[in-house]
Amino acid sequence: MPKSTKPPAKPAKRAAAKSAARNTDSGPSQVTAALDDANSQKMAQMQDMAAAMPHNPTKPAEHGFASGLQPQPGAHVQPASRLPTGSTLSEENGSPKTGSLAPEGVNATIEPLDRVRVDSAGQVLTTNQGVPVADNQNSLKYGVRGPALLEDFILREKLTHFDHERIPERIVHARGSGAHGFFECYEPLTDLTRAAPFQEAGKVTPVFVRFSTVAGERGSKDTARDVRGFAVKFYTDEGNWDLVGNNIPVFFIQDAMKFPDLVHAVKAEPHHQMPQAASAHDTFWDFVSLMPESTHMLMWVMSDRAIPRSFATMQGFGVHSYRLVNAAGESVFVKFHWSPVAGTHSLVWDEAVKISGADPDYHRRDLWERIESGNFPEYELAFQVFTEEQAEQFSFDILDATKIVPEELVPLRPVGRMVLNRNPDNFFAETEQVAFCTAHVVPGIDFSNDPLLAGRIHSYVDTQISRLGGPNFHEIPINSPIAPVHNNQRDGLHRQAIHRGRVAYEPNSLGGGCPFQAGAAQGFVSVPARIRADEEQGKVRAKPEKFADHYTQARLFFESQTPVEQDHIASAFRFELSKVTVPAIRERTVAMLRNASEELAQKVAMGLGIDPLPEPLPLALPDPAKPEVTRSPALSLMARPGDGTLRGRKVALLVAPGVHGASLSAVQAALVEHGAVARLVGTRIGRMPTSDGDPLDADASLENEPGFLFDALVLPDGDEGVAALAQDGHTMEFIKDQFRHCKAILSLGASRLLLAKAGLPVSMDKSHAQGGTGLVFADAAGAKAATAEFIAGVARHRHFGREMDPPPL
Ligand code: HDE
Repeated sequence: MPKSTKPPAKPAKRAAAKSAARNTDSGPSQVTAALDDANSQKMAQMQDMAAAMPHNPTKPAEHGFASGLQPQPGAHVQPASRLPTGSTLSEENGSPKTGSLAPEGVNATIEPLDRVRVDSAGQVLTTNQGVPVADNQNSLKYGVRGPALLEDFILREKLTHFDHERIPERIVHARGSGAHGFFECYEPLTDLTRAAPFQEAGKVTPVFVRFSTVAGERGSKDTARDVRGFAVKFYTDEGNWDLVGNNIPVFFIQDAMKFPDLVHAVKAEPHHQMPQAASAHDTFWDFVSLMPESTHMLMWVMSDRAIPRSFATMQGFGVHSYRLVNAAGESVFVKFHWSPVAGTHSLVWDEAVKISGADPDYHRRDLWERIESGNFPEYELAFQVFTEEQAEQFSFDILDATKIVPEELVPLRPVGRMVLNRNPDNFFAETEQVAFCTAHVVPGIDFSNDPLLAGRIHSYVDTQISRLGGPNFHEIPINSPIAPVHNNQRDGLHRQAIHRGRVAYEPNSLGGGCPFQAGAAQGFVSVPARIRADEEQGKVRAKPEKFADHYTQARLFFESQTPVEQDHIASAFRFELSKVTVPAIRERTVAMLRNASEELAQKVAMGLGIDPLPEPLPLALPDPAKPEVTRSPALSLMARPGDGTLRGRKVALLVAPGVHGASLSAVQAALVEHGAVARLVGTRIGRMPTSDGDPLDADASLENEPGFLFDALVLPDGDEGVAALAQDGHTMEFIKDQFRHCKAILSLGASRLLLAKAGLPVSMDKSHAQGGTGLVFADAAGAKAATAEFIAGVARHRHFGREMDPPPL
């Protein structure tokens, strides 16, 4: 620590020094120390601090490859006091506004969100300047019928703010919903990575997650057929790490160069801005059928994965290969997988279409309600880890985002769990303003050379600058890290931090060298991946050869699905292509599908009246490498039933005047005990007399909550009540949809009649549906066992064994 050791100055020198220390320009040739006033002490200490750094000692280490691998910490000295590093000597003159002296080494913009939370309980209304507003009903006028006055700053402030309430929506993924939560590590993974969340068993890292659709606008429906975004911001001890993934592990394209083309093709067509939130139109299929690398992704998007039941029941994937880096600088490749504890479950298409009309906020509501009711969505994070040497042996290229690494080839290693346990207080401040960027990585995580990822590293930061109005979006509270932030970036629109001192550059001696570069031990060091020198080195716009295998993994996905899932994929292709108006585009797509699956191509062609089949598209790689696996059961939704609980599932119990109350209430109680949301849905809302005693209070009606919004159905006993339900036209639709969408139905006593009236079977042969048909009939004596069977049926999600599309009516 540099301390002035010079002898006390004589009186004449003292006066001169005092006077010199009061100037902000020019200075003496020598600084006199040990004066009693602050100005001259500051001057002396500044001189000592600068003198302690006679040269820049780390300069030589800036050169050469080896030094680049091990950057040194920057030179820095401890000042004798806080005087020389402050902006002012007057900083201690506090007020309710200025506060007191900033605590040493602290950037308060990273404090918990409490610092910006607002609660107005018991408060009067004010302007944005804090002026109490006496009258919030009337503008200021000259006389009650007179003209409004320009001086009405209260009205003008209110309207001006309102006029600027909107910000640009995200270019893609505009529609989304978010939640806070935490990630908890199972065991130390220090052998693999030095990333802060993975250093200890039980280590908890706060997260904010945003789920989204891709194509639709901010107000579009939740249940569109689309990829879902699954973006996680980890607020780690060493800075923010954003894992910006999707619920599908592959992507349409292989190079960032094609992303604007893809997005222009899938979004609403530019001339008439239709269709909204749908890929079923000409430009999308025109583009993808000319881009055969999209075939694998198309299989996923045409599968039920693209119409998830809930954000809580979908997987998440980092998509690209990333790198994990340990403290010794050793690195391996990794693919990130999120698996929902509740299982991976989807809707069926007819259901998704209907829901989008009845409740466009279906997923947003579901996420909100699960969290508010304590049914916290939970996901397990797993790593698929492999080395560069292993990767070289694979039949596919791990830099190609249209390929997965099959689980059978590289198993998944569970590493922790994520729980979403807090809804945002304010949608705009948190969910809309959150800024995910793939460039946000922390020490221990690094990029691969995936050319799609490279473009993303640029694009996300860039887009926030216009979306959030400038380069200081990291200071918006939801985006600020919990790790300390200290650097020399300054100014820009909406700057929040008030930096103390006059140093905004590095190296410096006037700030004691601070903030100094962290060096390799603490700071982020890129993996020094060596690119093999061969004759193909050099600047080039081209792809690696294995990228040209466009169909092997598309086939793998299709052939790993159960027959029901394959049917759904075929129907989805048929539906989407039927919306295309240009036959040549349909034919081109079928020609592309022939390379992945003849069976699928035929099914799709048949539904579109394409006969004979067009020739398959020519292959870009005539003789692709033999794949390691030709079936991957893990790719089927059926392989992911989850923990089998009913948490968060919605069950409708139909009621009408005269139903048998006790039997229905007993089922409701059992369902609630298993974590389901079991609602009484009546011919109208309100209290209904029952045939056996206490009335039941319906909190939803057949009219306002149609059947397809529920995961399962209970039909009540009681002749009078059943007759009343039979007379209501909604009842039949309700039941038919439940049946058609293969959901569990419990029919108590007399309600068998309702099924018969809906034209549905009143008994079913269990032998044709493994694990039950999902249709359970109960008389009074067998009610308990039937309820248990029904609950098991609800947990199975769907009973595709009885799928008939359309159902026989
Ligand atoms: Fe994105 N993407 N993307 N993307 N993406 C955006 O960033 C982009 C890609 C993903 O909830 C934008 O903040 C490029 C793959 C999610 O806020 C933008 C490329 C994957 C979200 C952008 C891709 C994603 C986005 C729009 C190809 C799965 C929503 C607004 C090179 C791994 C994040 C914004 C949220 C959002 C660019 C491809 C996932 C424009 C250039 C592959 C989950 O920056």
